[in-house]
Amino acid sequence: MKSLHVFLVSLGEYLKTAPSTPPPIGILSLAAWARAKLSGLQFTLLDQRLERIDHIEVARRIVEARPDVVGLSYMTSADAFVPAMTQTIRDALPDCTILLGGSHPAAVQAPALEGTQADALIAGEGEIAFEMILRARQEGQTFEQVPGLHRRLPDGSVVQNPGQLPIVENLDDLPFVAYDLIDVPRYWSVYSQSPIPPPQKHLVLSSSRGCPFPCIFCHKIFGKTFRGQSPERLVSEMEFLHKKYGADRFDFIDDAFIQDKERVYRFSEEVNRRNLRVKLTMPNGVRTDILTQEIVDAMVAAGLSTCACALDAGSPRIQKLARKGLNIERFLAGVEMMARHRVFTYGFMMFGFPTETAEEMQMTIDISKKSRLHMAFFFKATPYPNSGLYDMAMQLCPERMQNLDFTNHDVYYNPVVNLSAVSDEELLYYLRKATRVFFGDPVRLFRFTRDCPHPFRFLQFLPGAIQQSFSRSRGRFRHPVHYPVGGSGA
Ligand code: B12
Repeated sequence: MKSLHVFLVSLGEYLKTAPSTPPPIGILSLAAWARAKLSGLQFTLLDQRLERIDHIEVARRIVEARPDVVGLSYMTSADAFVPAMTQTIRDALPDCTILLGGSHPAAVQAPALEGTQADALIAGEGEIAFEMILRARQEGQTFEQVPGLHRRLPDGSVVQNPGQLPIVENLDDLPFVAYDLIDVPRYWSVYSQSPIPPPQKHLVLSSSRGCPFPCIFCHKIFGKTFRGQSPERLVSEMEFLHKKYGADRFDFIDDAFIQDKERVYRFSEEVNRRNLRVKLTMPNGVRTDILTQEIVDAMVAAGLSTCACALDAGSPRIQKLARKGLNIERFLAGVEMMARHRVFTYGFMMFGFPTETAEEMQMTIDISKKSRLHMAFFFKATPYPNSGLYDMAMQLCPERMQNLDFTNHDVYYNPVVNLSAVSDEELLYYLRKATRVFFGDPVRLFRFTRDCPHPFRFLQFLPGAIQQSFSRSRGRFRHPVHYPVGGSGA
């Protein structure tokens, strides 16, 4: 078998406004799977965000390493750089196989491959397809046998192979994340995905795939059927990482960690049976309206210390429109259950859904204020390509969807577009007001200081919170909408 040098890159520029830099477990999982199945592979991993380099430097490092295979993993925010990057790689390394994967290729599919020099695109879960591609490359075959793969033919055209991308049905078959391929302690000196300031000894894990809920603003990378690792497999990986690296916190980035309640109870029992004393955080959040007291107790017994709770919108009409359908009373009760255990909770709220009015934004502020959340992030709803929100916006306000620029945007300070029924100015006013009202509550500030994992380190957030509460320079829209307040809207 031919030996291959495989160069995997997590693309995305480091942004001061969105400083989270967790280990890129997507490409770490691909590498772990491939090396367990094939011999003769040598891996190099590059995390653009961690290195804080631009895309030109990324391309230079790839070319310098002269790999046989390059895998680019990216979100829509990095899409603009990919065609030029693949051209640079192709010019320097004509025989290199270039692969695309991650949330943007998964959403956009064939068109994301067409404008580039890449050979194939994996639109979803990648492990098995990646293995098949590497094996084909080792054996000098084409990628014709990989079901569901988008690939380029010798004449440059793009086709999709028949069938569906194969998925790992039983997630216990996944090898442990290949943390040995990265410099773990470097990630401990930067922000993780949980908003806990460094230094920290955390690692990221994903214990399940597939989310059954149809929210229009979210991705569909892993399909709609929930698959979870067994508690035994999961706790073994935590135990291994705890012993090997001394990690004392695990950030679970599952989309639906608590979907299978039985799994949660058994997970908690297993953590305690093995006497594993670590902290857990849920930076992706849990669906707070399906929390029960038993689930919260079990999660706390397993070490839950910090948890995101996505309200998204306080208005029942917007909940329905966004197909989230959150039961707001139960959301408040779920937060309360965690608050009683002094779990540090933070909310995710979004402003600016299509047709959303000022009154509805005020409802989001009111519910956030009423909640027992310790902290909150107020974002702008963003229509990522091929999401339900994108389709809805194209129907309701197509004029605002022309030439959207997602390059290095973030949903906090660098919003892409305002889809709501209010003007840009008014939307930004509500975002400032939300931060002011939420944090201007002395009881909340007391609870924040009492319950937050590192009160003094969290003080670093103070200048940002003040700026977000008052500064008019927060978040200029890239696609300004000019019409009178309360005007035509969407
Ligand atoms: C962790 C995370 C991050 C991390 C970075 C992750 C990383 N290094 O890759 C951080 C915190 C930095 C982050 C930032 C942002 N994120 Co984010 N993030 C996630 C999250 C929660 C998990 C990603 C993950 O690790 N999944 C687990 C691994 C196993 O899956 P995976 O990475 O998808 O990889 C699998 C497949 O995609 C595929 N694959 C992936 N890459 C490749 C490459 C090749 C070659 C192949 C063959 C296959 C392949 O195989 C892998 C294994 O099956 C996802 C939601 C989700 N559940 O996916 C959102 C998500 C990716 N983020 C999203 C967004 C919008 C953002 C932000 C823009 C938000 C913001 N702050 O404004 C920023 C971007 C900032 C920037 N400029 O870069 C969106 C992306 C939508 C889109 N169209 O691209 C997602 C999908 C959330 C959502 N609900 O829609 N994010």
